[in-house]
Amino acid sequence: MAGEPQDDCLFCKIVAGHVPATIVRETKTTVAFRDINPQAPTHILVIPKVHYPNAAELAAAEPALAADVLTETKAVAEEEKLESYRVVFNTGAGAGQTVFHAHAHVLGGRGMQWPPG
Ligand code: D5M
Repeated sequence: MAGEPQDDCLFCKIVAGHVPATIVRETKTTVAFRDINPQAPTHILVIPKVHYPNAAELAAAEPALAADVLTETKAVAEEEKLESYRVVFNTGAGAGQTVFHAHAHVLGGRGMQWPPG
């Protein structure tokens, strides 16, 4: 159920401390940690602590929490001293989502192309 921890969710396990992660920031409502398979010199994931399967469902159910995630992407970018960066919410398997716990990718430290692949 949305908002409830899911036993089979990798990112819920990271929030609970049951799976290790390199956590760079934590707030009352969010955690930010380094992506295990970085696609840029800086690649950090910002997640809500509670479980929603994707960013759309998070925004629909708890817009203030979605705003917390977005605010944290800015904080991460500032801490990492990124002058420009990309924030990505892959939403749905067809868009490349592989972990079904809402998360923002913060990517920076290299030039980027548009459109993305
Ligand atoms: O992004 C899911 C991302 O999650 C993907 O870039 C790899 C990352 N990932 C997977 N397992 C871990 C662990 N254990 N720590 C840190 N990062 C992880 P998506 O948008 O769903 O494709």
